Amino acid sequence: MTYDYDDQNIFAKILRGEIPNDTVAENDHALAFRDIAPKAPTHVLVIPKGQYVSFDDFSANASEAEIVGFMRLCAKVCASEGVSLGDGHEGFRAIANSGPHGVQEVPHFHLHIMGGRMMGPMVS
Ligand code: D5M
Repeated sequence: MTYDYDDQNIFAKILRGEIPNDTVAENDHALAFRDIAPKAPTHVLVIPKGQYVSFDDFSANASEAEIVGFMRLCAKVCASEGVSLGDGHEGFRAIANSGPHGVQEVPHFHLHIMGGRMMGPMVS
């Protein structure tokens, strides 16, 4: 399946430095920044620097280096935010909304990392 990437989406503009963001961490392949409308004490978005529309697009088409770089940045964020179980904390929720049924608003793949409070049940 092919995906059309809209390079005018808001996260593309963040990656180009056209819109400010509250950066948490960054590496060669990914950028992590705070969600503008946080739903938890920790609410960080992690995005690949490559042009991937959705979770399935990224999973299918990114290189192994990009996927590893992305996941490493996620782990770094969890540790630095104090939600990583490995540090004896209480954990987190990671969500990737994908496409219309996932109610994805921004068409650049992103993982929400939320923690710092007990999450509710996954009801919707
Ligand atoms: O969620 C998209 C998420 O992106 C939503 O939680 C708000 C967030 N958002 C939108 N614009 C910005 C900017 N400029 N900075 C930080 N966060 C932002 P989804 O429904 O998964 O597509």
